[in-house]
Amino acid sequence: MILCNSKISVTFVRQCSTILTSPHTGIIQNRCSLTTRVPNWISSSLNCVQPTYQRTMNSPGQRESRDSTGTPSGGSSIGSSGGATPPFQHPHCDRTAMYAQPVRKLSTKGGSYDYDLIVIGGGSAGLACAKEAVLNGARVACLDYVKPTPTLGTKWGVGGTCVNVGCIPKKLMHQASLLGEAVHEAAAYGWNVNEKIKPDWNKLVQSVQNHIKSVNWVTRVDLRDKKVEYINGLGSFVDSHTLLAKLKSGERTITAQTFVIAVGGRPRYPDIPGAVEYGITSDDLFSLDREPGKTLVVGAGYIGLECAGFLKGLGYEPTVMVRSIVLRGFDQQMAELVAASMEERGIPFLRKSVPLSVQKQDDGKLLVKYKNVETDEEAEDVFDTVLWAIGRKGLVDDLNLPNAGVTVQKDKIPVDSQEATNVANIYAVGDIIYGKPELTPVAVLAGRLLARRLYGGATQRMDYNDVATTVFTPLEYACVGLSEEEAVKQYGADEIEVFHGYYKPTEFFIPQKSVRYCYLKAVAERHGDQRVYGLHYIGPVAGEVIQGFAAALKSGLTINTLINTVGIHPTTAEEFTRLAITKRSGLDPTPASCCS
Ligand code: FAD
Ligand code: NA7
Repeated sequence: MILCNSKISVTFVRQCSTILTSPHTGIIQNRCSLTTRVPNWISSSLNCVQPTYQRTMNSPGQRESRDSTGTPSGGSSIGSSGGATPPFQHPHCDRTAMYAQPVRKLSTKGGSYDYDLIVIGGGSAGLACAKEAVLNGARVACLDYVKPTPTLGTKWGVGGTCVNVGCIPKKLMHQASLLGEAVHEAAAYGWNVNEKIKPDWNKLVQSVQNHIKSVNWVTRVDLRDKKVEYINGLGSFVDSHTLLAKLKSGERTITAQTFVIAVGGRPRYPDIPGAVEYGITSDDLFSLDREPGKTLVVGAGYIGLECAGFLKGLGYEPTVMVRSIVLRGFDQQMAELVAASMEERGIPFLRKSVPLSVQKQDDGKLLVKYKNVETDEEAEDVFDTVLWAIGRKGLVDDLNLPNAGVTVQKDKIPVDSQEATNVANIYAVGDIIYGKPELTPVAVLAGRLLARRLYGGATQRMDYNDVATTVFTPLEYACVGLSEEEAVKQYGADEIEVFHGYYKPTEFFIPQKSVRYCYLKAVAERHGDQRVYGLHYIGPVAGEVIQGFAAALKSGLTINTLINTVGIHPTTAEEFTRLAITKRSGLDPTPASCCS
């Protein structure tokens, strides 16, 4: 049986918990001795299937979802149930917004529309919302359409930014770069390593793209399996209940009771000569068919720093152009430590600079003219690649929103605490909404909760506070909660205590890796219970370290609990349990010993 042509479903994939895979033949075999030949690029994705949700009736009209581990999840709020008992009220979380307002009237299923729900955008938010709506009994169509990039014409399959040109390829390239570092360290640990190791960019791109294609394929199967009608078309509103879908084969007009706009965003290009003709963005980088070489990364946000970081680790020569500050929106002490750790690794930062033009030279290289924004002094340099990482624009233009009457704010859509737009039957989730974190887990949870409220009788709203995140720079930075400056702004400097420390990861000693920027801090209430408002960590596997602490912080973590938690030794996460020095004390936060 050929998997691509079969009716094999994700259910089958899940049943293959005892799958035996052969990397050479691509033959998979499950417990019932069903033998299936799959493309090799698919077999890699079969092990990472999301938990399934099965509906069980709780009481008449009240549905409860259970995930595959049996944990109730539908209708429950974060840390409590059904919205009836609000969870711990963190002092800086506006949880009243989550529970105080009445839940908007539910959509009526059926009616004279083609669908109960049309979701526009098949990315993290849209897919989560569409699948959850179907699980709760709605008839759902999900549109997804990707316009090719202007410079190289790059396009991709269903799944949105995260899977195709965001988190996933980024993390894989970051991992490739860390592996290069690890191979060099291995020599110090006694491995006989060829000193001249070097990455093969084309092979890396191929491996990354194969993985992405496998995820695209599983996504299509999953949608078919869950009975979401997937329409590969560009949606634009005719009116508030009617959508025109532009397909490869023509046009189709479809109607729905309810719409969810989940169209996400795309990278911006600066308005300077040569930007679009010669510059690329993260939309092109992960499938670039040539080595990036000497690369100018314009923009010092999350994406710019991450791309510069893995390019350096892979042996190329990135330079970061910074217009004002590094990592706007993040704790600035941590941001500057991240930048300093990158500079220490040989990544130059062109501070206070903006590009003026990009010209292609006869030798194919790119001449970039730029200026210092403070002195107006102009300079130029030649690069192989120019990567724009100057932020992302919400994809509102194609939607014809005026036809539906939906309000737009700075190319994003403002919504209320229930993700409702100003038009009664139209909602928005994910990156397209105004003023919320642009992160996949935020998009997924918000999409899922919206569907449960619309069709499952649930009341839980998305809590956009205390969302943990990681910047995957060579030395990673992860945080949750408030930055130090935000805590000071909200509570005043006299009411804040900052516990901090440098630390030395055990595994850094043998290869003599720099520990100069391994640093962490807890921003807390100064008096009383000393509730923790924010945790910040720079070091290895930062996301893995902060994820668990994020749950603790959401549950009302205090400094007392933190320092009375027994650490796991020797780890870097245990450093949070060893925080004893406050900034206010002026004591040296450099560790004297590791084990006592
Ligand atoms: P998207 O995933 O962008 O999906 C929207 C979909 O709708 C797209 O496929 C789009 O083409 C389609 N569409 C647009 N207009 C229409 C239309 N009119 N009709 C039909 N379809 C349409 N987040 C993290 O949490 N962790 C990370 O490490 C991380 N790294 C990132 C790295 C990079 C380089 C980038 C760019 C982003 C990263 N993000 C990360 C952010 C994350 O990718 C987004 O927050 C997430 O993908 C948003 O999901 P979404 O569903 O809102 O939008
Ligand atoms: P960000 O976080 O908005 O960062 C954009 C960066 O680009 C930031 O440093 C900006 O400097 C800089 N910028 C913006 N416009 C220009 C121009 N015209 N010239 C030079 N530099 C400029 O965007 P990212 O793309 O890194 O990330 C977006 C989201 O995607 C992020 O939240 C992730 O979750 C995923 P500024 O600070 O404005 O001076």
